[in-house]
Amino acid sequence: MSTSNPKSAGNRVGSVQCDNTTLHLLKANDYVANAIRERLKDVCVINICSSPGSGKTTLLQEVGKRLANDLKITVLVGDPETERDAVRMRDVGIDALQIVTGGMCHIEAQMILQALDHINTDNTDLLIIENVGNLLCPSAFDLGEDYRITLIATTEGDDKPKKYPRMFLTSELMLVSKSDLLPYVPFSVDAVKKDALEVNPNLEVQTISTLNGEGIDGFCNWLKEKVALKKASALEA
Ligand SMILES: Nc1nc2c(ncn2[C@@H]2O[C@H](COP(=O)(O)OP(=O)(O)OP(=O)(O)O)[C@@H](O)[C@H]2O)c(=O)[nH]1
Ligand SMILES: [Mg+2]
Repeated sequence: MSTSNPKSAGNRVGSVQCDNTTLHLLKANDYVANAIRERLKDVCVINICSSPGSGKTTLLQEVGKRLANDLKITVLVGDPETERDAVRMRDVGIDALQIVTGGMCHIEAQMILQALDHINTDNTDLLIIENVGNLLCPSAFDLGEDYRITLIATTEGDDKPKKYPRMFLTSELMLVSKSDLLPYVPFSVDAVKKDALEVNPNLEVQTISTLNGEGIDGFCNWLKEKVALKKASALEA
């Protein structure tokens, strides 16, 4: 679980940054993120990121349907405008709240903290945050998540991990989405995996298609395992 190394600090070692009265924005964000972690000790929190349109909401709709009998899932979904994605989640029976960022290209931890007052976390095993579609800015903002997942769709080109390394460096899992389109697009799963692992050797990689179902059961099992781990660690504490 990603608690010791703040997402804003990357892999910096050998130095210490002292707190002062003019806290850097990201440092302040890290404090709020840690407060969220303290508050959600037995809720597994996932922050799901990607470029716009990589298939985040479609995947979450399917996962929500498949896990409905196993887990209590709540979704917070961030977009610059509209409530469309939250409506899509509620349409398939999943509790969801839209965070409208007012044009901002990422979710900040304080937005999550505010949203927590409007959802029932006592009745939630798994809180999934769908971040704003963007491979750059969301990477620097820790939202108090236990795991960060980045989707990369086969339609985006397989060169993204080295162009946007921070997102892949700070993620625990990369999902190569829309695998059903592989016969039609110039995209190599091996190439994207090689680049991503060079950026982050600890990154897990799964290939999925929400359209034909490839890898979805495997991803659901991954989520169930992480929820069980979080519950176990809360009991031990
Ligand atoms: N072929 C194919 N299309 C998919 C798949 N998953 C999603 N799509 C399509 O991709 C488009 C974007 O999907 P969304 O789920 O809205 O993507 P998103 O990442 O939530 O988009 P934003 O919230 O705007 O960033 C839609 O037209 C989906 O139907 C898939 O596995 N295969
Ligand atoms: Mg979406």
